[in-house]
Amino acid sequence: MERRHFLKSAGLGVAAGTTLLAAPVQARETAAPKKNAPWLAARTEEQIAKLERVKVDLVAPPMVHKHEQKVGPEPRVVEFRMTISEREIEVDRDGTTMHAMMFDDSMPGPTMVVHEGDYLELTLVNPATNTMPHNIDFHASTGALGGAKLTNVNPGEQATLRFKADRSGTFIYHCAPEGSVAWHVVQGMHGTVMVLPRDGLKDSAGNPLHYDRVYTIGEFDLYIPRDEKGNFKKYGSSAESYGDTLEAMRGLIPSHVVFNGKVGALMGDGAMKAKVGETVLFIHSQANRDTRPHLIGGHGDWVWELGKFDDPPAKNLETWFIRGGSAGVALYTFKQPGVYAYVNHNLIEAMELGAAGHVLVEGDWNDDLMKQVSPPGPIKA
Ligand SMILES: [Cu+2]
Repeated sequence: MERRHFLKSAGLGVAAGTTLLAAPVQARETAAPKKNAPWLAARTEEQIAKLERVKVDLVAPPMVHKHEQKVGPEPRVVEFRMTISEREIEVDRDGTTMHAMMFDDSMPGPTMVVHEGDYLELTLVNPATNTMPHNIDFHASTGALGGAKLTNVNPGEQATLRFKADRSGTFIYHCAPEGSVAWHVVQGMHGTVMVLPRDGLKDSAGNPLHYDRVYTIGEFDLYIPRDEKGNFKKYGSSAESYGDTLEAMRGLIPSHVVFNGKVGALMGDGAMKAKVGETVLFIHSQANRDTRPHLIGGHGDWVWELGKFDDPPAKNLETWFIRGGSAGVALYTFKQPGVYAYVNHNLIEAMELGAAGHVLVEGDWNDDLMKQVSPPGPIKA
């Protein structure tokens, strides 16, 4: 009832229901509970209380907290804590500002890693210094609008939510306060949960895959209002910016498209790093709008563009696709040194609006893979 009411108030109710009913019935693999997966068994509160508890300190993106890739079959309760901040940030090199809302003071919020069957337990803190109520909707969870119904916190309050991470993959989380969901999301409130299979990642033939480093990239489409002269407007507060921002959002044309909160955030001192021979996992989340990541000079060796590890990964991709409202993953083993660009390959969004970062790779050049046979020079007869 509650969900129906919610959808109806968002103007989505009838269309969504009709589509579901009209879906053709076809023979296919079901998403039924997995066999031979005791970690997914239903547990009573007493049984959950006996599970091992692990407390994890989150780290700021693009880094991801330390974690194991493979673990034993016994699930754990993994505790996280995030604090919400509201503050003005610079979003480009010209000093354009926005009143951001953030989980743990970063865009995206920190990435949380657990394993399939674990219970994720988050304490969400909304300090009294903030002005707005917030909450969290986990796409990895089941029920209560993703947890949003159970985590509404006013300034000065906190709440703790536990959910069973019973599907592997990368899933976004985001704030979703009734009446202003889109605004809180585009102002910065999204991040990723990665639920790893307990026996690690596998390629499409079932062989184990391992990564040496992981980076998390959150892409944000921003809608900064302009004045009559076309200059970006500056506001004294979040509330003051709301009306104009909503109008800009309704135009569906972002003023900026940025990785990790600002044009150039993943360049220079903020660039990602790797070495030749290292395998890097790139997590890419976009809570609101589609994007198409590409590594210039590289590939996606193994890509879960839908982000769900029960699916076999695609291989050798040039460009992959992250649907607005999801997170996907690409694995790449670097073979050449140099500066790589990691971009949204709508190149206008990358080069003009900001959706680009760098990966600095050390190591020896491989002439077999590429060689400059003769450098640029005058045309010869
Ligand atoms: Cu919020």
